[in-house]
Amino acid sequence: MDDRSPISAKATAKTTDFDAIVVGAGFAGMFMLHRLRQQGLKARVFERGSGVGGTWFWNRYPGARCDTESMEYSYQFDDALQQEWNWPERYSAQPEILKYANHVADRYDLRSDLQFNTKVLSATFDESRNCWTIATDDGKRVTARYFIMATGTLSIANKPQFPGVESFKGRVLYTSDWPHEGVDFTGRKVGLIGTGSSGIQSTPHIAAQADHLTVFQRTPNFSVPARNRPLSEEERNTTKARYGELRKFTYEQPFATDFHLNDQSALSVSPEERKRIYEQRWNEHGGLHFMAAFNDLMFNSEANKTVAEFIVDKIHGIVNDPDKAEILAPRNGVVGCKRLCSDTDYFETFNRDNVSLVDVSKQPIESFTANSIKVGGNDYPVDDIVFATGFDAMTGALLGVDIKGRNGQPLREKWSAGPRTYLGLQTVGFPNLFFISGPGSPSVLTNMMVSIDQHVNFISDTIRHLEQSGVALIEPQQPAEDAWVDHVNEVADLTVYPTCNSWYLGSNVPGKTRVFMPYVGFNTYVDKCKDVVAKGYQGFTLVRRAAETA
Ligand code: NA7
Repeated sequence: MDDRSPISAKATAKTTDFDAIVVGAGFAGMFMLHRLRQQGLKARVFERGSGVGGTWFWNRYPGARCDTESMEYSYQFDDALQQEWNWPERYSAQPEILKYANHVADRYDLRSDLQFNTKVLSATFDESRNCWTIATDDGKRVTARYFIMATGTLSIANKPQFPGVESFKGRVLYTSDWPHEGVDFTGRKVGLIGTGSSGIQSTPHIAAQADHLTVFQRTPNFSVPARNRPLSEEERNTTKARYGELRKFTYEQPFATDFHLNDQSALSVSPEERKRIYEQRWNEHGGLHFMAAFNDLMFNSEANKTVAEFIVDKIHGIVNDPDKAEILAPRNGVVGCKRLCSDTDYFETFNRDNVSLVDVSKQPIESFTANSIKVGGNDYPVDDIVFATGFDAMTGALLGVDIKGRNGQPLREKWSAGPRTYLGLQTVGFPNLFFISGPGSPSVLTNMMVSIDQHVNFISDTIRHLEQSGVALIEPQQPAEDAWVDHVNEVADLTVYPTCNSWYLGSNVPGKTRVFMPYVGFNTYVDKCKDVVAKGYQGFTLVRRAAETA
């Protein structure tokens, strides 16, 4: 604790409506509520959706599936929960994950403190009372001492504007906000825009049902077969028996997951041996595990070129039409620079007679008409348009709320040139505001469930410490925040991540500042957080409670 600080909180509200307000009832918000309740604190969670699950509540498009293995993509805070839950597949489909989220909400009796269909509009720090005032779209205002944004990293859709879209007469669908009743594409001509994870996962499913599917691709993407399969009871039991060991191991990994890393450089073996290892990874592991074929694929451009060539060859081997294959193959791409996709029969789908591919990299989509999409002077007839155009990632949801800190400073203004945080957890000028999986933390570069576990535990342990030591406010110090932002960038520069345009950099959203947002290296991050606490919350200012007002 920074006891050197002469500042003391002049007045702290004795009675706020709540001890803590949490925004978002996804996996982060639900666990945060559970931890706050365990401390005897009064908390409420506001959620704009009508149910729990966060990203898994909204992203119900056909084929939506997690790219982290089910047995790892689950909570670890209660061994009874992880022993009793049975994941049916190696990678869970969206409905199964949503079922799990609902099970957790019921099992821990969370619903009484979850307020659905409520959007948080603004949050203002009241310096005279040291508390936050939170306004919601039902016209109400509440006060709380702690304000916690558990709004997720992929929650606000990126909706590019195309000329003429308002004149289109068919259905307009977003993968990120899919109708709950499902969509029947039988007999329909469908246009799909976007070939990130959502487009790549939904393409085979839409193609199997629609009369015709036209995929509009701006940037070819790398994708590796997921090798999804049912999990046997024996497999589940084997993992359950060693859950403690597995969870400990993943906490010590840079990506917070067990990728079965081959700890060799791709450049240290012969081309034949390299190909053998890639083949084995492609066939036996698949998915994100593929990138653990060697230890330097994300750190060395020359090593990365070897894996890029391998995948390009695979695409040409799968897709029968060489012209289509050439459009689909990311010739000069860097694998993993945009998040690697994990698919089931994506490239194979382009061998179907009812699927066509339009390259919009050189000639962008010109306009929409009542029943077509125009590119390069050609009209592509469509009855339905599916936008799989991604998200305003990492900061979209945080800046979607009008948050004002000390001196009425808007967070949007403070972050106008990109997000600035200390440890991705807090930002200077906004006391007692916490971000779960915020920019500057490992978040999206990890198994999110592990990152959420670590952040929620850090925040709840911090709040306990504040409560027990008579501290009213916690806020980062400017030099600590500046040094952390520099460090996040320095580490990113050691990797291939900054070498392309991706949502990690915000460069997928027109006008968004290009800054690398997540922190690379979960294990080093965990050590840093422990060290910060061991040194008395080094880099934070903790302001003692001096007087209390009603
Ligand atoms: P992504 O990965 O951001 O993909 C969005 C796709 O939409 C991508 O192919 C974009 O092309 C494309 N896009 C965006 N704007 C346009 C316009 N104006 N014209 C044509 N194409 C466009 O989002 P996803 O939802 O697929 O996946 C997000 C994450 O969710 C994923 O990484 C997993 O972690 C889960 P671009 O590449 O920008 O040229």
